[in-house]
Amino acid sequence: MSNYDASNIQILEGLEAVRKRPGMYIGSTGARGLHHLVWEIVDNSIDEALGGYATTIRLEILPGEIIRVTDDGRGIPVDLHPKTNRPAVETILTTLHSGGKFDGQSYKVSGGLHGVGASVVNALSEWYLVEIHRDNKSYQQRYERGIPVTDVTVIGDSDHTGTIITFQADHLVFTETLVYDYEILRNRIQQLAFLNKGIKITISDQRTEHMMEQTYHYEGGIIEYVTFLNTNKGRVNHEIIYTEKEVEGITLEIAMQYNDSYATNLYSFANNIPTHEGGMHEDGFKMALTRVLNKYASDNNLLKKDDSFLGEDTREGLTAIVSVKHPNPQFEGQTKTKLGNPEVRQITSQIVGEGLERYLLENPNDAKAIVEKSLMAARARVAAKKAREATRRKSPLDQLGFASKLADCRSKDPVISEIYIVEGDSAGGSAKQGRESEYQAILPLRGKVLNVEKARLDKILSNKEILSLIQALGTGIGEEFDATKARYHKVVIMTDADIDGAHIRTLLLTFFFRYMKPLIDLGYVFIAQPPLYKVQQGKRVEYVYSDEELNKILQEFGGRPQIQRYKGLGEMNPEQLWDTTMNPEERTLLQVSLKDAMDADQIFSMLMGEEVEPRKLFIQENAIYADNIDA
Ligand code: 0RA
Repeated sequence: MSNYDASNIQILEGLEAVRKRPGMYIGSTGARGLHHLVWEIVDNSIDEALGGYATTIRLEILPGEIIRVTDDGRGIPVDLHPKTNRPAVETILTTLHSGGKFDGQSYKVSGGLHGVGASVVNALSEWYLVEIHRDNKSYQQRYERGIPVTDVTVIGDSDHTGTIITFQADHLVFTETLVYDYEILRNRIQQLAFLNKGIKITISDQRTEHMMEQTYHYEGGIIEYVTFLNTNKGRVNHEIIYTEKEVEGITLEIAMQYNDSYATNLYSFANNIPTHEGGMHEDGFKMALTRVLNKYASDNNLLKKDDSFLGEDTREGLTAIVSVKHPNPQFEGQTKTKLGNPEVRQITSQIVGEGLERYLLENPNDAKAIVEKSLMAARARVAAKKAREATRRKSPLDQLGFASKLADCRSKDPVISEIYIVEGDSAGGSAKQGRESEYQAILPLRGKVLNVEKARLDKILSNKEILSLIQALGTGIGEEFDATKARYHKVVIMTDADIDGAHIRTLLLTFFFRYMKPLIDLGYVFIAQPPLYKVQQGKRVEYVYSDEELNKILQEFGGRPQIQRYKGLGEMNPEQLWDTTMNPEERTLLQVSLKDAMDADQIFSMLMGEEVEPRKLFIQENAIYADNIDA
């Protein structure tokens, strides 16, 4: 670069700040931060589409962990910026934006949690290439660690418009991992397609010979999201309830449908960000739902006098998406996932109220089914309370007339205490012998008792082994649940790497999701990662956790090492189990996210559901995995 004027120095200082404290800008330099880079870039393309300028977005993972994002928007402007006297694109990619206005006209809708902009991704990339198609030309510029190494150069003619950004994350910054997880990217891409109707988003993984590619395009947006979430569940109201309205620059969209389960699936978003902690939009939604259903039921003489629904009654079996797009979202709460803007509550309550009232009027049969559902919930609530009062102090937990198999740890400090939930008595025995008993507790569960395909979730609550789990955790259950009473801050699910193990894991995750969700929110729930193989040659022993790794290690070893395939945890002796899976210095634990638990819940519903066809399909599809596993 030629002349280092004041603005140049500022830019270098800005990039330097990002590289010095990347965590401040992208949350972490681990896997999460790495994936965050992708979302920063994708969000800009989503904004261009929400502005009405782009229709199609393509996300590619190229060999070498390189990310490319292509859109057919207007293309980032290349004309000289009056202040810096540099092309606009260069200014955008080298100056820190604090979210907010991107081009001075339209506000940034997408993103928002970090919402730091493309310059941060640029600063944290070993190299970054931007290609722009506009004004019948194509332009290109290359950066290294945020610094332009070429000018914006015309590289040819073009007959279309759009932006293509390609980058490689900097290994000097992302020292933990540079590997993208296709499932994480695919999932969020699908969610973005649901949340932004009409936008076509493709994701393609070209890292291996078997290329993967999926395209998501939902004209119905969140209506299709609700349909998707309610797949394999019996519908209560047939037509999905949907409203969309803009008030004072705030756009609100809701879609909802009741199913015949008892769980509530209420997912709220602000500017496409999941608001796990809720906030004003969720409050307004719940207020309207309770108010309108009470009024409708009372107007139609469906309630006994003086009776009314509590909020919880109106949410049993409800699947709902609440999505708000706000020019100036205030994110609050412990994890900054709670929408704080006070005006949003009233606006949401009003819009949802109007929409719901109209729906009930226009769909009397569905209206009746919904009120009936809430009535049942209210009756069950009253009955349960009476039963509780009658059998005071005789909750199932107090009736544990059996010896729990829990081998507790000695420490009483929950912060350092861990509980391993282990499949089977034999693995449980090994775990008990191998553990560090100061802070590791072991609870063996019998696999057969918990067979997912035979036990309904409500039955499972009366299962002795689950009761001893609840007792061990110390949190209570249902209305008495209190996460602050948890006796362990690490709850580790340790099951075999086969179909039965997967079933039991699914069941336990579903159980935590439905009855102990705060434990997941708090990040207390983990999945252990036992090795699949032991490879031994002479004195050298390696434990191997995937088939990919096995191939690598076999090449390293040369010769003819012995390979032992672990079919179950029970095949490992206590020392091996400690070395590979339980020793905090060596083990890998997967922290369970709300997303994992939601997925498990869906799989569970499908396995348990009334509909036979999807279950058959699941079992057929998974038969392939079963084959691999037993090979
Ligand atoms: C600033 C101004 C304009 C468009 C964009 C930025 C823009 C940015 C990105 C990032 C990814 N894709 C994008 N597409 C467009 C407006 C340009 C105009 O007025 O023509």
